[in-house]
Amino acid sequence: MIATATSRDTRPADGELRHDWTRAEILALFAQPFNDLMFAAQQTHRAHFDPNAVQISTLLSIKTGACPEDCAYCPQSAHYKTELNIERLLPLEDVLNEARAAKARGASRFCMGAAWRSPRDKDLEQVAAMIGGVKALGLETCVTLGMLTEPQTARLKDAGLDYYNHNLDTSPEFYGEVITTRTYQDRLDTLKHVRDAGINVCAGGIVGMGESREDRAGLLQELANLPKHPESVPINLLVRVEGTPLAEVTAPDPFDFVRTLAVARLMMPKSYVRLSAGRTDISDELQALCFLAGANSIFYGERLLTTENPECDRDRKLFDRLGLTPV
Ligand code: SAM
Ligand code: DTB
Ligand code: SF4
Repeated sequence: MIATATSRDTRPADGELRHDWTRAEILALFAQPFNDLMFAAQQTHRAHFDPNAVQISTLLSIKTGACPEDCAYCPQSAHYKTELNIERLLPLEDVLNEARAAKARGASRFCMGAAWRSPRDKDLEQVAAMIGGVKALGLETCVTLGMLTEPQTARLKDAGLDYYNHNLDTSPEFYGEVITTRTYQDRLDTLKHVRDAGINVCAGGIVGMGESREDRAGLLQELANLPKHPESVPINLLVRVEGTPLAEVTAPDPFDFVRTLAVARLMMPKSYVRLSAGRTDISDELQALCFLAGANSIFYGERLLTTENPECDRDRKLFDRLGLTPV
């Protein structure tokens, strides 16, 4: 169980969280000896969270493929030829059946993703019904639908949405190497609309696209220097999908991936840091290091959006072996 305010609340007040990180300070955190970094991250983690509790989210792709954006990592972009079953927006009942199954498996949050540049207002009405239905099952809701206008965020808030996922993906400098069809500022604008509407923010990025340590620091700097830290920070390890421009990129040093999680934990001490996509490509031992670095959320369920995630059975065994409690 997450520690309650009465039993063990040592979290800093919001005012004590930092939003003025410099690139040099962040690079200094990255550059520490691995053991020092892990120790500091675990100390920070323990000051703010139950160290043995991991939040469980389950993902569902509610509209798949044929996306007009050109994100170089993404199997759902219409710009690349990948093996993908393109699907229109799923019917409400199908979504609710998946949500029921996720809840039965122990998920506390249900995240619905759509391959849109931005939703049309009539799509949004259908998504609003999904949010209402999933909430009625007793699950937290998260959606990721692309860019949103202010009225659209207000509509989602009205529907009862708990979290909106919108990633910055990488540093402002490296961004143009990965996506040309929308700007970094477009993403920041959507995050502002989500925040202003009173919806919790889920924002993170991807490691392993050929970016440098400086770029990883730049991503974390943008996230931590937002007016308020995102409540949830997904750190994805690139899933290299055949047919995408990044299919052949060299995988990063696994310790650099762990360092990114640890630095995220140090910079955003009260946020949930999610060990997101890419878990099928890493060992149980590396996942254990990710949890030690302060990651305290995962996607659970055999699919991410269109690619594979570890089997539920493997995750259950891993949690047992590590004495972790899913929440
Ligand atoms: N279309 C919406 C958008 O991009 O705003 C929402 C869905 S999109 C698939 C959500 C996020 O998934 C992306 O921002 C990216 O960070 C992550 N993602 C997509 N493909 C990935 C891959 N192959 N490996 C790791 N992360 C990926
Ligand atoms: C996030 O940061 N990672 C999730 C979720 N937000 C929507 C998506 C990962 C997608 C991996 C590639 C795929 O399955 O299509
Ligand atoms: Fe489209 Fe989102 Fe994939 Fe980019 S990441 S191509 S916006 S589905």
